[in-house]
Amino acid sequence: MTTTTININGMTCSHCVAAVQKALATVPGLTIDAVTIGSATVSIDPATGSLAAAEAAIDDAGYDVVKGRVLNIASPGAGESTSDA
Ligand SMILES: [Cu+2]
Repeated sequence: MTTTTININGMTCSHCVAAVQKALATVPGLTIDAVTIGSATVSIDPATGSLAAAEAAIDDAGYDVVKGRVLNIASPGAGESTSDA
């Protein structure tokens, strides 16, 4: 199992959270850990599921998957973060 947080644009309310949850529930090989406004955390069984399938389901539900690994770690000092965008 690989736990991944997918960042999502276009989610604005609890309805969006429910819609993303519903979309992800249809994806095989995937366990939903948490869905919040702006992100979904899922555990993927590499044998039966894939991140691409999860992202496709979110996309099909009408939301925008933010590609790339976005780490929401706030560094108090700031300024010297490496950008690998
Ligand atoms: Cu909404």
